[in-house]
Amino acid sequence: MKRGKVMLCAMDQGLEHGPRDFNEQNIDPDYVLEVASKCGFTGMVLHKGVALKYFEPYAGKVPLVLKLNGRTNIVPKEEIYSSPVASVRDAVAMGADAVGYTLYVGSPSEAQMFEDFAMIEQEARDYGMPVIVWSYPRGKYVADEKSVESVSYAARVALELGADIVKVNYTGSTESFKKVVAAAQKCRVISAGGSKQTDAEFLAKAREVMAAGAAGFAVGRNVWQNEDPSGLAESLRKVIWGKE
Ligand code: FBP
Repeated sequence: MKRGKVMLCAMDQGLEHGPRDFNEQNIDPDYVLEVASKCGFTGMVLHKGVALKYFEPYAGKVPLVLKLNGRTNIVPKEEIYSSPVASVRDAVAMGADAVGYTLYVGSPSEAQMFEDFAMIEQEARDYGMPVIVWSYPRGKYVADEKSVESVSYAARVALELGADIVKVNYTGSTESFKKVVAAAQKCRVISAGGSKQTDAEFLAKAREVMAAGAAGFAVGRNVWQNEDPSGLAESLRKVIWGKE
């Protein structure tokens, strides 16, 4: 967090989506960490294994956000559940500045995920570690993952369960996203980057998100799949901190 704004670089897709998101260059975590550490990101989101093997040379250059649960997308969306894969103690031992946790709001496993998260959140409080929740309405009971009603509900759930920052999918307009920001109140809202768009499309979305009162972005593919990741990151930085 810098002056109340957030720009996270996400590279948890290797677990969440599989290696299909990567090319020969960005499959290497060092490539993405170089970008994140040189381009003003306020955090690098990693799962434990990549953090353990790659993060040390970047400590002090970019803050670490350790993702504490995960899943593959081989399991059908209807049954989706993200299991704990690391602990707050791991995050502390690795020098992380925050922890990340995904909740699938409205999924058949919602009760289990809330229970898992409650333990993580309690432990994070004990260590004074900020908690960032990826809050997605998803699973067989969710009719529309991106409707303003379901995204607002997911944002509110993050506030109710103790998150400091909630990451949600963009709802498609500044007006609708304002409702999401309002639902989350003191829990700061950041938007997902989403699949790769043109720079113009992505930056237009970024301006809409910020105009709604959001605190920033957690972006992965739009940066490290870009031919000029530093250029796109610099443009996004200007949108978030308002110096275009
Ligand atoms: P992207 O900018 O690449 O979308 O990454 C943001 C992110 O939240 C990642 O942290 C996560 O792996 C992914 O999106 C989850 O996406 P999905 O909606 O496909 O589960």
